Amino acid sequence: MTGVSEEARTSRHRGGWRLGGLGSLSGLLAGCSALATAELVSVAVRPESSPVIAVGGAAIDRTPPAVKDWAIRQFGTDDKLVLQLGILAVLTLLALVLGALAARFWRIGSAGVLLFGVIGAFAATNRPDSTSLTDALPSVAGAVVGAGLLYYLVGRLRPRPAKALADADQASETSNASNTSKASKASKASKASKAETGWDRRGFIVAATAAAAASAGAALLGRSLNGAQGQNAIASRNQVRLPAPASPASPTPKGAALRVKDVSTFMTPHQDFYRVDTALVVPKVDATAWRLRIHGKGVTREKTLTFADLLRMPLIERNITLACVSNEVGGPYVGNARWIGVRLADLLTQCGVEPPSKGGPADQLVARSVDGMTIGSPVEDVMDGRDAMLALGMNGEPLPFAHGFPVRMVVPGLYGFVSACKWIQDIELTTFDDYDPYWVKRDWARRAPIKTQSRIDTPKPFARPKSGDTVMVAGVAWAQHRGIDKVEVRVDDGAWQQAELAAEDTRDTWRQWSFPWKAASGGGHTLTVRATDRTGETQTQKRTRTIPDGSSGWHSVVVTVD
Ligand SMILES: Nc1nc2c(c(=O)[nH]1)N[C@H]1C(S)=C(S)[C@@H](COP(=O)(O)O)O[C@H]1N2
Ligand SMILES: [Mo]
Repeated sequence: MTGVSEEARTSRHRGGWRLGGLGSLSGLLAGCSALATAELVSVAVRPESSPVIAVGGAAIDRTPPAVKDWAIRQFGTDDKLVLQLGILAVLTLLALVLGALAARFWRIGSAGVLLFGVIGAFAATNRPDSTSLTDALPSVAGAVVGAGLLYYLVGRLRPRPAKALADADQASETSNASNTSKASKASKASKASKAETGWDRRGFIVAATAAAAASAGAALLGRSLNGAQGQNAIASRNQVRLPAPASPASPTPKGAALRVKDVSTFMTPHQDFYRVDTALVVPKVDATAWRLRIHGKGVTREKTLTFADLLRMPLIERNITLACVSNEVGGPYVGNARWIGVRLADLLTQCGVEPPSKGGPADQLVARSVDGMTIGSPVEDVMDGRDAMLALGMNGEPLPFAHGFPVRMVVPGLYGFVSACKWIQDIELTTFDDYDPYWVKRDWARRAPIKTQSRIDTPKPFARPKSGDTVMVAGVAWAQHRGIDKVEVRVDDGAWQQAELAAEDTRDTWRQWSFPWKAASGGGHTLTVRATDRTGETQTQKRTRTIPDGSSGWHSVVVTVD
């Protein structure tokens, strides 16, 4: 082995790293340009057709319930952001690998990018809210641009002369195996360095820089145009004037809100109201173009209503506490708001619908949203006299977009996933035998009345009260449509002691409670709460998972007395 051939080998080795590294960079640029192009094209189609959104949506629909539950637990309402970042991280990794591969096998890289285009296009056109093949356009356009760019960039990395030089180098290496003259050393070194610079460095740098700049520009432009979309919807929301309700909410008793620090406020403001849905892009619906169709089994007078039609009907206003079935014991997915809307039972009666108890043929009402969500509620519950409504307003305003503008359903006493369809556009009367809505297809229950629950809001876990202090233990309890009659607190394994209940607003709202606890003995203490509803049933100790019909069990908080 001579010093010269060592040198040549090192330089070829370095060439391999260069090829791989620049290949990966090319892959990354191709990926960025593909996504940026897709984002820009999605402005012309619709924001939901962009591949990351479409693939993300498809992933949400296919995520096993246990994983979804875990994600909600880990990331809460940020779960969607985490999902999108996850998709981008996976794409980045694949782009790097694909680029490195493409540097050696020129065409494989571009074929790979095209394959991603096909996946994106397939996801976009198969979303439940996709009505047109044009949803494939962003993915296709992105893939073509990305593949083209990768092909071009990688082409700059592998110029012909480099190969010819390498061959020559190899030939001289064998013939000069025993010859280590100075001249041949010099000539080989110069050949090796020519091979190094033989690729089209200038072309690569120019193209890469241009691609990076163009991608950044297109992505920013696409993002901001997509963000500005829905101007009509925003304008239509600004124009809504909610009329005074024909049936106002009964005045909330003064004592419904306890004066205890750190208890959830009795009414939950918009910004604190939990949000749970599958929409990666919040639907922005133009109320002036919106229609609601009511049809199906036993509907003798089918109706298609406009938003203005609903505003002209007598409106009811009610305080109703909404809860999510994915809420863990002690969890945050429950909120209380003042809703205004049309009584659903009246509307159904106008359409000729009879509840099953009066011989009606439909026992399930399936609500469909503009984003393809389907939510099934028992017709009997909706028509049994409770204040089930098509809500148009929340806390004195038109519904926020995230909470279902222009119209959503609210049914007291049922978990949101079987009652509270946001962005509703269709109501079909059918049967539980004939149709399984979205969540039921994913192993959640067909019927899900809210379980009696209570939560300790204060003290927080691991609080350190002083020995001798009186600690206000307080929180909320809910059993919508049955009402809360009693809340009890237990310290460690002591006896259950009755907490003070705030005044009841209605049986459809939660109730605050408080219990002053004299923290005498030092060390760790477990505070536990349980509620009893008006049917006399006490909240069960039995812990269950959220799936299929809601978690159960007692909420405990451990504190340390100093
Ligand atoms: N269109 C649509 N409506 C939906 C959902 C959804 O994913 N899509 N989620 C439901 C669930 S599971 C709950 S708990 C409530 C939550 O309503 P909020 O986000 O206004 O609190 O909306 C319901 N309505
Ligand atoms: Mo939910």
